[in-house]
Amino acid sequence: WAQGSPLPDYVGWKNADALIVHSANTLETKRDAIGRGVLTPSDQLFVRNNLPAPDAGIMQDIEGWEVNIAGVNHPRAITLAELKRIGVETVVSVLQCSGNGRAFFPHGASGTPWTTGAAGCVAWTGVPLREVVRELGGVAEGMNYLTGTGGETIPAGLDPKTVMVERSVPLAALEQAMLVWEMNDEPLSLAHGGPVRLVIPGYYGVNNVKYVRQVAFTAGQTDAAIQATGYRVREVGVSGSPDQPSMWEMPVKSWVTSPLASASPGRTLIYGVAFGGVHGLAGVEVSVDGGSRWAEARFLGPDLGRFAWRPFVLATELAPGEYRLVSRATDDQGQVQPEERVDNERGYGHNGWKDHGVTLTVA
Ligand code: MSS
Repeated sequence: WAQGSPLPDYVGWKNADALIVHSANTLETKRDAIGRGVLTPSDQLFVRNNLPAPDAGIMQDIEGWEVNIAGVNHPRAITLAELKRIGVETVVSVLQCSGNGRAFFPHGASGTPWTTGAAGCVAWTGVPLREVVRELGGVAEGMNYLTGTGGETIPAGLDPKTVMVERSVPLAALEQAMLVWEMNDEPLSLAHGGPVRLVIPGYYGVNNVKYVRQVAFTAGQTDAAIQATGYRVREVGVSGSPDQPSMWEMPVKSWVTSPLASASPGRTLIYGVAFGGVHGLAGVEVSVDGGSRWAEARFLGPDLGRFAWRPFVLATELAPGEYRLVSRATDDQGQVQPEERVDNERGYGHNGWKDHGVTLTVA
């Protein structure tokens, strides 16, 4: 990237102070950069690319970008200009990498050592995929999955199946799937998947295919490695295979965002974020003693729907000393964020509240 710049070129417009640069393809939002608002500002949102981002040239004619729709009764390619005439909706959802929280796994799971910042909450504007499908005569018979293919050029000499970003999710996700062209009221940037991205609200980041080239309804899941063996939850030391759970629906999760290290004695406001994944939230509790005693926190700001996160706050009185701040959310199905992580080879899906705690010194 540009000499002296803290950020790679394709994300040069981002706020470097709010980000941890793990590599050119992996940028994490700092824990204390998540503010009190519901929406994560675009210039602070994390970035994760499995392959280098495509050339910026793909953003030159965004209206002409084509998405091939297959596995419907009248399959064909459809341009962004045409998608924009079919319908439009805005959905707010949490975008979270499958590996968010990986740094907390004691076995040193391989992959980017994200703590809390491979997640954000953004507004997506686009057309519900089901409306596009209706336009094309409905889903063809016998299809069980929705398979999205990314628009990256596969580096020469590599077997496409081993590197391509192609993900399948259960057909039921058609209920909320979207083809989006705006994020936070601005044209979708290349970094976040412009010209057009497949968004599956409530599902882990990897299923939200950027620069989407094809959306296919398929009988089985794709055999691309990212689906067949990647993003599979298995015990430590075991390799990935299609019979293991895939990183699809996200469960309930929360963490404290402030204060993170020190505070002065007296009245202290403890902030954080909580979300229910595919479900809405019922509530979130905070403990300042590592989980012995809990107090109900208050949600801050508007409820932007079941896929959005909710900032929360708890006002408390703290005398000088050491505290362990933890938070524990409950979704509207009554599922409570668990205390412990579930150890697994690649460090996926960590929503245990204990590891996400912070030690606070009040002096
Ligand atoms: N898409 C494409 N096309 N490519 C790539 O690489 N990645 C994934 C998603 N999508 C990719 C895609 C991931 S993995 C994630 S997280 C996400 O994306 C991120 O996003 P942003 O926007 O933030 O960057 Mo993990 O589960």
